[in-house]
Amino acid sequence: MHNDEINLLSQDGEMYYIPHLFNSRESVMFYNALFHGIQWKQQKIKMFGRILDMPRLTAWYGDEGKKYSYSNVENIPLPWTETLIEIKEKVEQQAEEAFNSVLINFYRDGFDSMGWHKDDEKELGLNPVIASVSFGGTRKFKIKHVNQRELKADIELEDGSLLLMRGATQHYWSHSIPKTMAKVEPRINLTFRNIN
Ligand SMILES: O=C(O)CCC(=O)C(=O)O
Ligand SMILES: [Mn+2]
Repeated sequence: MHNDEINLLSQDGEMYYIPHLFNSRESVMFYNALFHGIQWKQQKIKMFGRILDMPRLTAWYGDEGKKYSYSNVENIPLPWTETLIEIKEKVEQQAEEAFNSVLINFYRDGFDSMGWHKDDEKELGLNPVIASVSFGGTRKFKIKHVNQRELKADIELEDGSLLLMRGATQHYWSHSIPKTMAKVEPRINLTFRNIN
């Protein structure tokens, strides 16, 4: 980071929260452009021997030839759109890191969620830098240390924000977006990554 952000993690990785990478005018503009312009997919997941809808819509964009296997499905990225390139450039400037792909999640309401996981797929490399941008409704991002149960936190990911994870974070910390009964606005999240 080129400014003096505070590491939110006490140990075993780095996590930085930048609340207003995009101002509210830019955030509304990007939310609308993505809502209409992204090719959203309803992917399936296999759970307890059943095939279920993933609890959110997803899309995968990136440089040509960067495949990403996820839940035994090989995903071929769609080519970058102008909107995505604009967002990516701003994020790269802030993160001081170049990205070659982005996973995009659309949380339609409080029933949409993402379960506990680490972004530790092989193709992301040893200590990946993950840059996560949020547009739309605020959602709670929960983190917990994989070995020390007392190490946990909730971070409210607000409209226009960037959450940057790097270092050993994906080895020691898992994260999730829980379902909520609270009234929440729809939210679009983009996680920029580097696929080897
Ligand atoms: O929606 C979020 O903030 C989290 C997304 C995430 O963890 C992922 O795409 O791997
Ligand atoms: Mn993740």
